[in-house]
Amino acid sequence: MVCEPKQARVGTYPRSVLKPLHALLLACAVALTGCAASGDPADDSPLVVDSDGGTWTAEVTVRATGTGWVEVPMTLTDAEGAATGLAIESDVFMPAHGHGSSERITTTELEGEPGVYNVSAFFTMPGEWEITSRVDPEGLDEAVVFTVEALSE
Ligand SMILES: [Cu+2]
Repeated sequence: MVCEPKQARVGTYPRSVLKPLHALLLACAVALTGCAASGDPADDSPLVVDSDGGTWTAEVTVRATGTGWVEVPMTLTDAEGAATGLAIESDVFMPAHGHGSSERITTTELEGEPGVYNVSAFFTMPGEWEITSRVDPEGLDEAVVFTVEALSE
């Protein structure tokens, strides 16, 4: 039951409960599997996004994270299954304020995990961040866009 608070509602809680709520969310992030089993499935389900050309489907399990450097693993599949060996260029943007990051964002395929690419992003402040990943930029060049929430510490 520790996972009951909904991330999407964090912004609507009064200031006084925000801190403990964030602590709970962090606890949830640490024990992801426990949350998936006991929480609301709609909240714990991964983000699933198709690339704009429809070739790839990306799955992201990180919906909320901290600020600073964060790791956001993204699983890419195509019609045949795990999509391996792709070049990916990612960047982050904060739509509410119209700015990006101060650091260069890198994306690397994880060794031993076919089709899993790690986006190393730097979030300069709390809030909603859009991650845009260009898959196969020298080839099909299709974009995958998803949003994660950076929580204040
Ligand atoms: Cu901002």
